[in-house]
Amino acid sequence: MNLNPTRFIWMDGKLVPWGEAKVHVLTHTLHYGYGVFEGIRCYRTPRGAAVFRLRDHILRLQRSAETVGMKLPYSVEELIEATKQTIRANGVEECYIRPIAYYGYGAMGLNPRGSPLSVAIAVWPWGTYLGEEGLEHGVRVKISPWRRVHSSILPPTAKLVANYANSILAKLDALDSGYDEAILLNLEGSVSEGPGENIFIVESGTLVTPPISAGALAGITRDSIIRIAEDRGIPFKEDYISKEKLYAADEAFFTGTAAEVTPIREVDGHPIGNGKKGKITAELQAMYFRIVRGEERGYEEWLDYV
Ligand code: PY5
Repeated sequence: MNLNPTRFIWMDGKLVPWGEAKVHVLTHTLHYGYGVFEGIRCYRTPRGAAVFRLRDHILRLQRSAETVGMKLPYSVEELIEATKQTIRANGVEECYIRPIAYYGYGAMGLNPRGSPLSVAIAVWPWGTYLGEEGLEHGVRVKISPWRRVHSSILPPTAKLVANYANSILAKLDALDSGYDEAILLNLEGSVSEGPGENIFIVESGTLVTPPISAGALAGITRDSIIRIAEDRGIPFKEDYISKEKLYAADEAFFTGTAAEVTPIREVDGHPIGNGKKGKITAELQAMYFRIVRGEERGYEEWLDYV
């Protein structure tokens, strides 16, 4: 097990000891994937633990739920408070936060509404998702034979549990082929994103990321990087990225709560730029870490102190 347990998990309003935070094996979401979740991080700052863009993440949880016709049993305010309460109860500063809304035990037909809709929030210390080495030197990625779920099939803009079977297939294929991570194209053959990360490239000094309509999740790290780039005068545009354009990029990197800002050094055996962390990537990555750690005054509105 590579998970670091903490003391309590919030389950429908109660702080339950980690080892007792269990669900029935006939939990509806376990069988059919109809649930929504979030991934959030809390960082140590000079003024105590701060959750990065907490409200934006909880709002996205609510939007994901609405997108798939689920009505969360708690308000945004209640979930923000519950998240902070869980962090405090566990006495952790730097942690990953996983809220999930799931249909429990009560019916086994496909109609989930016969089962109760529950929410749980777990927190645990989680190092960088693609490794320290990846953060510094970049990861090697493979374009997946699996295409990103199309909006006519499942909503790629929602953090729907079922979507992650698509992500897992891409991830496993990349790992089994000796790569660190995958990139999924959409049905039209254009780059959408990683299994759990948005993607950016740098092309002749311009930062480019696919639009949400390419099948990408509206990542909060993506949004943060766009704002940081604009503040620093780095030219930016949203545009479709072909596989060939990606191979020929000067720089490329992933963004995500778990993956933070991770350089990509190779795609399908093609080195990106000089095969090292690019200059603009390094600048944005350093700035991102300074902001989440409360070292940049201009971005205080993104920090929610616990
Ligand atoms: N795209 C997908 C499919 C994602 O799952 C994620 C986040 C992102 C993009 C990036 O979004 P954000 O910047 O808002 O985090 N993935 C989760 C995370 O916590 C789960 C990873 C296992 O990073």
